[in-house]
Amino acid sequence: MDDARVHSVLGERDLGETPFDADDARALLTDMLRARAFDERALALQRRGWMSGYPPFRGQEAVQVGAARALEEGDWLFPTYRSNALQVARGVPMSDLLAFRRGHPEYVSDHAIPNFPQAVPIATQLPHAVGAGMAAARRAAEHAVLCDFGDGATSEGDFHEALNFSGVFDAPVVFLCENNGWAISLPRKRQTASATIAGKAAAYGIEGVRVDGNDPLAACEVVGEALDRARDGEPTLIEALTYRQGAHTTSDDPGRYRRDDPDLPAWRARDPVERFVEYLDERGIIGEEFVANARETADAELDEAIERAEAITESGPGELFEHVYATLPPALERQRETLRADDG
Ligand SMILES: Cc1ncc(C[n+]2csc(CCOP(=O)(O)OP(=O)(O)O)c2C)c(N)n1
Ligand SMILES: [Mg+2]
Repeated sequence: MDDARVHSVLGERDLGETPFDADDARALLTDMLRARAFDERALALQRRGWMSGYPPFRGQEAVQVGAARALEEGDWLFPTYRSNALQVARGVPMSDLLAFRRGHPEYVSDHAIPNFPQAVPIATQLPHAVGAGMAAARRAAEHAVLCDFGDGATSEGDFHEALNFSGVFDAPVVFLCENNGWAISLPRKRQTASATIAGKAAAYGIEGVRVDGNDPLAACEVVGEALDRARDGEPTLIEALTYRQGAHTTSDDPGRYRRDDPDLPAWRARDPVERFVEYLDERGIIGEEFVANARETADAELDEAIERAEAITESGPGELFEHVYATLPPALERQRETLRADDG
C-alpha cells in the first residue's frame, strides 16, 4: 500500500470523470444539508435541556453521507455515537435518533433498516461487526457490513481482535475509521506512532486505504469499492481524514486543549458542506436556490421528527435493569427493588 496516497475527487476531477451524475451529486448534497440541519438543531435542543448530552459531527458530514450512499439496502451498519449523519443519510428516522438521545433505549419506529444500535463504549462494535460478517459469509448471504469508528478506537484491543479475525476468516467487513484528529483531548499524533492509520491494515493481511473525508464523492467511491471487495471476502480498513469541528460532546470544552491547534484554520476552510456547494455551484450543477430549499425541507422534517420524539415516553431509571439479562441476577434484583423503594 502507498501510505501517502489520499484518495480524493473534488480537487482532481470534474463530475463527468467520476461514476456520479448530477442527480447523484445533488442527492449527496441534500443529505449533507439534512445532516447539518440535524446536527445544529440537536445542539440547540441540548442547550435548552431537551436532551442531556449530544456529540456533534460537524465537519464529518462528507465521509458519513458518502459512506451511507455506498451501502446496499441489505448491508449492515454498525454505528457509533458520532455516526448520526451516516444514519440520517441511510434513512433512519430522525425521530428515532432524537428519542435515543432523550434516553429511549432503542430505535422506536418500525423501519427495516439493518442498523445496529450505536456503540458508546469505544470499539466494542468492531468484533460485533466481524461476527455479523462471518455469519453472513457462512450463510452465503449477499450483504456486507460497514463498521464506523474513530481514531481513538484504534488503540483498543477490540480493534486488533476484530481486524485480525476479519483477515483470517475473510469476513465481508469494511472498517471505516473517521480520523477526525482527536479522541476527546488526545490528538491523533499521540494516539499512535504509526505514520497512518490505514497502514495498520498490513499487519492483518487486509487492504488499507486513505481517503479525503471532507469529499463526499471520494468517500462514496472508496467505501463502495471496499464493500464490493468485502462481498468477495476481502475486508478493508479505510482511514478517512477529517476534522471534528466542534466539541467532543456538549459536556466538553475544546478551548481548554486545542485553541492553538495550528491545523484548525485550514480544516475550517475545508468545511465539507461549503466545499461541495462550491464544487457543484461552479459547475452549474446546483442553482442559487438549491441550498436554501434543501435546508427549508430539512427544517420541516426536523420539526416533525422533534414532535414525534416528544410524543415518546421518556425512560425512567428502572430501564437500567432491562435489556441485558433474561433473568436478573439476585444482586441486580436487589438494586432494582431499592430503587423502586426510593422512588416511593
Ligand atoms: C471503552 C471506553 N473507554 C473510554 C471511553 C470514554 N470515551 C468516550 S469518547 C472517547 C474518545 C473516542 O475518540 P475517537 O475514537 O477518536 O472517536 P470520536 O469521539 O473522535 O468520534 C473516549 C475515550 C469510552 N466511551 N469507552
Ligand atoms: Mg476521533
